[in-house]
Amino acid sequence: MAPAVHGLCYPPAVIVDVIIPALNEEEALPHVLREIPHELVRDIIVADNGSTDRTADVAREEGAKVVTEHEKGYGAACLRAMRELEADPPDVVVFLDGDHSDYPEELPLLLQPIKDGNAQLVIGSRDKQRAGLTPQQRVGNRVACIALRGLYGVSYTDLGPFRAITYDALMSLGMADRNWGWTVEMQIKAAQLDIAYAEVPVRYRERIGVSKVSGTVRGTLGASAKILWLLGRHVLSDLESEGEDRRP
Ligand SMILES: Nc1nc2c(ncn2[C@@H]2O[C@H](COP(=O)(O)OP(=O)(O)OP(=O)(O)O)[C@@H](O)[C@H]2O)c(=O)[nH]1
Ligand SMILES: [Mg+2]
Repeated sequence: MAPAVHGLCYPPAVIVDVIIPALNEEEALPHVLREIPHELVRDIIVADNGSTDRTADVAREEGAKVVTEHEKGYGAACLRAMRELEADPPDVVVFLDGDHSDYPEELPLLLQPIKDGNAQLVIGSRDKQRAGLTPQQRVGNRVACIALRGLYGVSYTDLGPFRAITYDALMSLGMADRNWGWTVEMQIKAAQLDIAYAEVPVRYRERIGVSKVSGTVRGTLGASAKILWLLGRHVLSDLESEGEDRRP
């Protein structure tokens, strides 16, 4: 029940857990962890993706819970961290990169539409930011967002990694992608299930440490191909199920 103080009823606090997938982020991670508004967050789960540096140690030193996922991949790391929430789920899960490109202090911006009851999924959009995003990332994001709009009528400007989602919505999505398709998969499946969403502008900057995806040709091509493939696959399965619905 909501606590009553001098006759006033306050809504119960929203329980927020943060998931940070991290692969060799020993330099960046302490900054990320210190800049999270701790008064708003219950647990921080760092999913150490087989790091060969002190990522796990620095995460523990800063008070985060650490889980290990040896299979490389952004999605694999996020899925491993999600398993950790099952025993005592939060109300909201926030995903945040461990490379200090996002501004963790902007977390309240992501929570606001959920607290207001206007959205279950909130994407931090880096659309207006010049720093941190490579030209190929910008183009890839734009193409994916145009496709999302054309296919599902949803209006996004970015596939940003800094995002908040209610636990119930997250569970309903049945997330499965184990690497670069994670962000677009969440937006596709939320659109298919008609989950209320919002976008809020967030700042972005150059990462601390060595680039693993967008700064490499292999990473960029791999990520773009995966995103397009996922979009295509979901469209095909939508068409198939429409066909089945029409069958007598
Ligand atoms: N690339 C990559 N990142 C992983 C993996 N597992 C976890 N991560 C983490 O996912 C986050 C995003 O990865 P980044 O390397 O920043 O990828 P990006 O943001 O597309 O590109 P850059 O910031 O330019 O490197 C970071 O916190 C990584 O440490 C993995 O297998 N590959
Ligand atoms: Mg990054």
